[in-house]
Order: sequence, then C-alpha cells, then structure tokens
Amino acid sequence: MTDTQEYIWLDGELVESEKATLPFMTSALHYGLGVFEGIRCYETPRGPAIFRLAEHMERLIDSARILGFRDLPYTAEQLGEACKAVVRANRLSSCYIRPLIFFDSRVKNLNLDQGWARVGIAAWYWGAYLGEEALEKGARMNISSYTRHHPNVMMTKAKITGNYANSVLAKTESVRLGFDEAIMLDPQGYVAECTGENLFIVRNGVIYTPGTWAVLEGITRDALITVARDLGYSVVETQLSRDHLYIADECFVSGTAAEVVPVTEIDFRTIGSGRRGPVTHALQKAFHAVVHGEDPRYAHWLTYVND
Ligand code: PPE
Repeated sequence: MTDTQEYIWLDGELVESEKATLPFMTSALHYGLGVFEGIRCYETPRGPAIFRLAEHMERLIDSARILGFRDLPYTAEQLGEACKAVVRANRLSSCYIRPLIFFDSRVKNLNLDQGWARVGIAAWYWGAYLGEEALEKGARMNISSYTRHHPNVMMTKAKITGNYANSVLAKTESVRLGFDEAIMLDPQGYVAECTGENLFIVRNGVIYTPGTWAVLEGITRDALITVARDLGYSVVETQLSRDHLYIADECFVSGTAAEVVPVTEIDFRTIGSGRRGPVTHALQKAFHAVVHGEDPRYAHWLTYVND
C-alpha cells in the first residue's frame, strides 16, 4: 500500500499532482462555489473496491443541480470511471477519493451562468478520521455553540464546499475546547448532525436518528440503517433533543471518512456505560464485513477498481 498521491484527474486527464494547479482567480476559491464527494475504497479479496460508487456519483450530480450548475462536462458514469482510474494510477489498495466540481469564471462573478464547471478528482490514504483510539474507546463531543444550516439558507442535501465553513467553525471550536468533534443543532434546536458525520442513538434496543430534513443524506447512514434492519434492529427517524443524547444507552456517528464511531461522552456527561455499546459494536463489525466484501448480501455496493 502506498499513501502517495502522484496523480490527480483534472478536467479529463490524469496529471502529476504538482502540476494540478489552479489560477488564483478561480471563482470557486473566492466564493466556496464547488460541490464534492468523499468516497472510500477498501481492500477486498478481489482487490480494491469502491463503496457505493454509484450512489456517491448520483449525490455529486444532485449537489451540482442543487447549487445550480446547468451544464456539466461529464456524466455520473464517466466520473465513476475516472474515480477508478485515479485509484489505479496511484496504486492505492485502500484510500479516500475526493471528486470536486468547481466553478471557474476567471472574473469576480456570483452568477453561475457566466462561467463553467471544472472537475478534479484526488485519492489518498486516509486513516481513522476521529483517531484510531476513538473506534474502540469512543469520541468525546460537545454541542456546538454554532447552529447547523437552516435548509433555506444553505442547501443541506448538497455537499457544497461553502457549506463547510459552518463545519469548520464548529470543529475548530470543539477541538480548541478539548473535544474530538462537535454535534450541531438545527435552527429549531433539535439534533442535526456533526461537522462531518450523521448521528444515531440507541435507547432500550431501538436505534434513533434525526430525519434528513436539515442534514446531509449520508450514504453511510443509509447503509447502516439497511444493515441494522437486516440484523433485526428497529431504526426510527425522528426529532431528537439535546437531552435525548444525554440519556441514551449508546450514541454513535457515521460517515465515509469516520466510518462508525462510538460517542462515549457529550458535554462532560458519560453516555450509557461510557464504553462502546453492544449495538454500536455489532454495527461496526457488520459494516467492516460489508465494505471488505465479506458479506455477499451487499456485494452490489462494491465496485471493483480493476474490473
Ligand atoms: N454530514 C456531513 C455534514 C458530512 O460532511 C458527512 C460526510 C456526513 C454527514 C456523512 O455522509 P456520508 O459520508 O455520505 O456517510 N463528510 C465527508 C467529509 C469529511 C471531511 O472532513 O472532508 C466524508 O466523510 O467524506
């Protein structure tokens, strides 16, 4: 395995990463006008496999539509093939893939119709997002002093680069306070999501998670809901309040980068036993088997890079 990033796919070609540079006047840089994806590729007995590539490409195109791009230079299928090519070119056996569609107009311009969309895709090795230790011991989180986006202020179903200023405010504050990650409430004061993960709690054996009205429709979230139901758990999408979190038996978060991480402390309150709970552990194990191609029921979620 290598963690190098030798090649970036930029506007249809694989270029050496140090040559994949952009002009300072690229509008996306000034106004946060891009849409992106985060995708993981895992080692399997059949070689590297990208997890839910089609769903990530669909969300990427949806994000572009939500932001307002009218003409995209590539289709979802072409971008999916490009993701595979980037993994192969960098000889990565497991990695994180980052496609980005960004706005270029070379002028100071807030009108998407006066410029064009460009696309880049990078891939690199990315270890445990909230730290290796958190996967077992659990993460410590706080309720952020920043509110998550109102769905008519920023578009919460889209991974728009500019949306992430909100996440950066919350994450930086949280880490400076000594926590691992921030939990954000929606404008009504109900639990929304973390800065880069969806959130779940377990209470009396039932799994609860906020509905997607004000959060990103996480692909890991969707996978976990499916896998949990197949394991016989009931999963309920509902409004959760801050104190629901405090009295949960278990809490965990999910995301492509983070995968499945227990949360054992929130706002200096111990959650459940203060250790990774049995439901969280069962889902971590099931997820691990799914992404590494060890569970044939979910074989359709894997795209083999070398096929
Ligand atoms: N909410 C937010 C705000 C979010 O950014 C992510 C992914 C999720 C939920 C989970 O979605 P999914 O990956 O489809 O299960 N966060 C990405 C970016 C992380 C980063 O720091 O960059 C990711 O995990 O790839």
